Amino acid sequence: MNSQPFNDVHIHVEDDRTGTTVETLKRALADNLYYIQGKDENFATLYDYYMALAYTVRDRLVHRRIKTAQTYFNRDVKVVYYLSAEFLIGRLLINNLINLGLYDQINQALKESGLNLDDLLEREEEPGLGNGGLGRLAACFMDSLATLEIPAVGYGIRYEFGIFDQEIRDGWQVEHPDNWLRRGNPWEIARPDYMVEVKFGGHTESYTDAEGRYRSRWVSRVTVYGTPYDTPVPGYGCNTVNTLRLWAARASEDFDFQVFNAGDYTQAVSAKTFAENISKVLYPKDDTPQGKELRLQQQYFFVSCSLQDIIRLYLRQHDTFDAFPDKVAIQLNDTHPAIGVAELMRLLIDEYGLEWDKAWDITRRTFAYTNHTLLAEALERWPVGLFGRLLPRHLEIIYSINHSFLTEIQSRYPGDAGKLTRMSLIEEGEEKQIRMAHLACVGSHTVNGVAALHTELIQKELMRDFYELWPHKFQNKTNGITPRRWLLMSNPPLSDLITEKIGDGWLKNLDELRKLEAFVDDAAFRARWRQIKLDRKKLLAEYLLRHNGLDVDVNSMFDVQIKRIHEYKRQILNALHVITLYNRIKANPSLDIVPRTIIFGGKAAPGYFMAKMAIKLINSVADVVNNDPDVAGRIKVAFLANYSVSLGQFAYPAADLSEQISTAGKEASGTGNMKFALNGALTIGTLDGANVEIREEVGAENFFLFGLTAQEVMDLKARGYKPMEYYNSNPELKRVIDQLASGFFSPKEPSLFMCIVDDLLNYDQYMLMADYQSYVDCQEQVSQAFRHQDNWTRMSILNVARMGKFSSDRTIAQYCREIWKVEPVHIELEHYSQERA
Ligand code: B1H
Repeated sequence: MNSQPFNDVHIHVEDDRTGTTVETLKRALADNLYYIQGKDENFATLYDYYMALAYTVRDRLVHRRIKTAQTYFNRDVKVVYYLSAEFLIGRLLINNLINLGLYDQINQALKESGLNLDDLLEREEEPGLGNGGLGRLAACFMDSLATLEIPAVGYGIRYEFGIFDQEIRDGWQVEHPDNWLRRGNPWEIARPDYMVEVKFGGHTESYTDAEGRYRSRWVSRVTVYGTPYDTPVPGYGCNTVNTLRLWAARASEDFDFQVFNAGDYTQAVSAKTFAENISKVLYPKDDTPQGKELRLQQQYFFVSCSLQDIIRLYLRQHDTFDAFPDKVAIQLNDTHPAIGVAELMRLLIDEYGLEWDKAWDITRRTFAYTNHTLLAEALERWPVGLFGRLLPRHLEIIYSINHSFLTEIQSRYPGDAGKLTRMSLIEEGEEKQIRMAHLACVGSHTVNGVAALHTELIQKELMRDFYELWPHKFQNKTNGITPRRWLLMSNPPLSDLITEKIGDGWLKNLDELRKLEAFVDDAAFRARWRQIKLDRKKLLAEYLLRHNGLDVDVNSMFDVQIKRIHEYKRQILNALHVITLYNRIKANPSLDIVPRTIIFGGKAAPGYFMAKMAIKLINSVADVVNNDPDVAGRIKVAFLANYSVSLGQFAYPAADLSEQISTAGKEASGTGNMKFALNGALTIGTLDGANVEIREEVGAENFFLFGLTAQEVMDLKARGYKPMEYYNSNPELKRVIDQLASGFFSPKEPSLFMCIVDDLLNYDQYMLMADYQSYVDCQEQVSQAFRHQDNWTRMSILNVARMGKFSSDRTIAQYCREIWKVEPVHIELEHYSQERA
């Protein structure tokens, strides 16, 4: 028998699982409907057809995936492992059709079979495995890595329940569980053969090994099993298909039986529950981690699974760890996977017998860490007690790392006790806490921020002592977005127009959008540009009519703020502006005002009181404004429920104005700002995060700037900020606040918004009061600019033309060169036709 089964069997070129002609695809669809869904056309539902189509596409991915894996293995290439607690990948069918170049043939094959592609696309459940920007960034990075032909694996958690579904009931947010796997997931492939064990709890023991060395061993209490589920990630216009490997937690059968046989049924069940709870649900807090034990279990679970998997792969081709940092680059997406520093140390020392110094050298040359936030409350800290109960061996390792680190600091800065306190991995206090950002920094060769201003603030403020010690460690990597999902997929008419004018090179090199500048003086081009925006607005208007029962004027300015609801993002400042406009109309009903439709959308963390109040406020203001005959439809307010990646793809192309109004210094980067601008919306924004660089690129004259700078925010805070002064000296602002206080927008419960009033007048941490006038004045400039539609269109075109920098391809190319030191690997498909549609 042949030592490799099927080694001499070759699948044919136009095989039903790989072929790409319309005829083959029709056969494949029928085949998958019959044999995978077990249906014929008499019983098939639209969902069955969706599944049959998804499997047809998946078959074509599998074959490229295998070829990609073989090539990486044969060449023993360096691989990037991107560790992230969140991957907000969005719907996959359309993405995969486009990246594989199958769209036109599938469209045709379905048409000939009497089916409509758009109907099937709508059947797909969206995997909501992330909260917001951080999770979506990880997904854009996966797309760019594959498109740039970089060997990469994304590692995360296969949450059984993703981000909750949001319903708006009586103006309030109501959460519902997101049971996204209910109907099965055709995109993932389970790999039970790569299952790994993860231990928790127990204690450590010291012992002397065979060579007489003093060692520690972890005697754990519980073992949980991690099963990987692989989702293929195809690059655009190339044969590369990388993998997103998500771990699901399981209790093993034998484990349950052991306890069961010991006679303790309830304990057997509760151990099973412990295990299966780990990957049950995504924590819905964006930007503010809770010190919850389950969250630490999740983090350690997926990090341990991933590191064991990385080591398994590495050891297939190496028998020492000497080359590990030359073959493995691990990126920590924020501190959520930072426990990986201690876990790699544990694996190398305890499981593979390496000496401490050797293991530490390998660890530090392997990891790099991305910081995503400056908000103090968002920095992860774990109470030492909780941590030690769950991960006693890791606590020991962290104490050892800290000991050597502090010794280094002491000799570098003798007598400087402040440094030791500030830099220690352990925060002293009533309850000692582990500072995960410090662990990540000490254990990594590189630390990066996600926009120029953010990186500067990391260096000057957040991690000042670390920057002074290791200036070479710190880099900036301004975020980006994938132009495939955020323009090609989300806005086909605009993509087609762009391609008609400048060719399709922009899809792989977004800088080519610059060529659009040549058409800015072409009146016919501007008319088409404007028409496309109008058509997208009409679609959104239909949606608002259907879902909100709201009839909006498609010629009004679509003024959009969609993102997580958070105080620092200042949705309430936007609401204050709406109320101001309303008051101006009420004072002078014949006022010549530029009509606006102000659209909000976003989820509030279920336990975040102020964010939930913001949603209620927006909906309450909407009730008054939308129904006042004096307004006569000139301003309308809408809240888009259940904001998601798909809804974003639908809404960005319909926006005229993008609201990026965070308090300067608080939004690390923002990526929604990029999605709007790439779809031709103009931005009103502060000098915060990537807004600064967007404005630099598109030109100050094509950007509406307002508000305090980050420096001014800090100075004002230091001088003593008194929000009440703005209230007392600004009659228009005073009126707005008084209305909130008097129950004008909440007649049934007049004191409902007192909490907002109280906060604004007495604390106003995010300085809405200080920025109010500047914001309202800037909005007036926006309105005046919108009156000149033709000039507005010029600005819109210039915004798009100058967005090249914000492709995640650029971001990833910089990570590859400056942090990971990895090279592209071209994938050839020898058996099958490689030409693309
Ligand atoms: C960002 C988070 C975040 N920064 C904790 N930090 C989380 C922190 O579940 N948690 O505990 C979840 C998310 N997310 C965002 O990252 C920034 O606010 C954005 O400004 C930035 O654009 C994005 C991507 O870098």
